Amino acid sequence: MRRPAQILATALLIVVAAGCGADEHPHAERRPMGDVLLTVAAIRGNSRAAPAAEQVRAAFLHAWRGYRRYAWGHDELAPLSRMPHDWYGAPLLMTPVDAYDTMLLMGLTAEAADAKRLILEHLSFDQDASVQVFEVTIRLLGGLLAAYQMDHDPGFLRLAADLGDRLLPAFQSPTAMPFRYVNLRTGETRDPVSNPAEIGTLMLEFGTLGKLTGRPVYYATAKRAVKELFRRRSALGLVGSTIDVRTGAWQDSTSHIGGGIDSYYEYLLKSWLLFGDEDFRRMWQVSLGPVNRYLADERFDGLWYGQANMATGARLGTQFGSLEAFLPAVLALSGDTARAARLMASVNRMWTTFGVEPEALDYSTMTIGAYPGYELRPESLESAYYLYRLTGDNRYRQMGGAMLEAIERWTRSETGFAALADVRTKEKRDRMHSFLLAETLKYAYLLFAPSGTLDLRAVVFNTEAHPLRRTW
Ligand code: DMJ
Repeated sequence: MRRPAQILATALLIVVAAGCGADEHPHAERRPMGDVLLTVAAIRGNSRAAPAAEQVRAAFLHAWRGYRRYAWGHDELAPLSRMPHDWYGAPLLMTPVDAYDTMLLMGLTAEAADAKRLILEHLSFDQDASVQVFEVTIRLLGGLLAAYQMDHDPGFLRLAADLGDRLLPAFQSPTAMPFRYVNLRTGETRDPVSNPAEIGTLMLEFGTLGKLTGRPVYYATAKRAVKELFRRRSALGLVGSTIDVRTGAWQDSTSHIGGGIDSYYEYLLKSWLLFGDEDFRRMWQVSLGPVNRYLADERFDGLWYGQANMATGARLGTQFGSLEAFLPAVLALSGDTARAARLMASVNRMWTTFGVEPEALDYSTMTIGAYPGYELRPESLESAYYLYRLTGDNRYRQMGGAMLEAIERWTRSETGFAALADVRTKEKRDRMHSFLLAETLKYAYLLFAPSGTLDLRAVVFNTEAHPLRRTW
């Protein structure tokens, strides 16, 4: 009997070799949902989508069924011990909320109905829990808003507004930039030393909440935080790694595009695209030049982005990893598909050198950097998806197909998919992040599904891959 990894590999080879001619489904009846075009085939079970998309859907179901069986009502499934894992004292349903819109896109109606019931009947934010504002915003607030826009059940928006209200006290700092943690019940804040990603990746969710509820406070509060961060950029136009939101003083002046900064840049561009707000266009355009000037590095083979001092531009490091792989997607979305393509070639090298991408790679020596693991991250597949959709070049399906094959081969466990502790040994660790279902498998699915499944130009994905659309 062939193992799922082999079946997926075969399906991918067939599809890639055939140039994925099923891109436009000839019989797909299109149904407008606001600006989003979803095929009825996608909603009803996707029976005619490309074989590779079907295999991704099967992989999603495998992960979901593991969660359903062993971790129902909790945040995540620990896929090796088959135990539930909660981030805080009380579960906040990270996996179901993160996974819900993927189910709708994949046409998994029964699973979606099940998840919806759980969320609307059991999710309560009235918890004495100190939560990380960034993570809860991108996963839960983003997930609830996308669920509301796709499903139209007002219960999702009620939950989103309740969560938004409980997160707002985080912004009560002397600089208006948010503390990292806030207690959902008391509003008590903690952890003043934050970073650009955690401060600057709230706008799409708070902005959308403001537009959908008619309460401008959410938009204004998140925007002010971004502007306060932006105006503290260095004379060169770069931001550092950590900043104290009480004083506005940088604590670590290392600039880069990796974890802790990455989605700050992503949201400057996307906030402009989603809201048409010219302030974000200006901030994005002012920021991109310095990133390409001081952080891009072409001294070694290909194009990479490393670390530099935000004040002097001096090179500090040559680390690139799975989180940095978001940049080709953002560059492509901004219109620079040429640079995006060059960086994507490096991302692909990062995957093929080790069989699975490492969390950190030293591109000057092509050796493993600070962390050798793979956390089931989506960014490389996300970039493959954007580049494929924006250029039509089948190379990106080939790259994404090989990544998927590696994920199936090395991370699949009996009850789900497990992160890797080390990409060299492929040793698994007991974690299945909710973004596997929100992002990794969604982008993989969309890479191979008919283009009508979701019109990329009609939505803006938040950084957790929840599609938001402008209805205002
Ligand atoms: C996700 O939560 C988001 O994509 C975030 O922007 C970065 N980290 C994970 C995925 O790697």
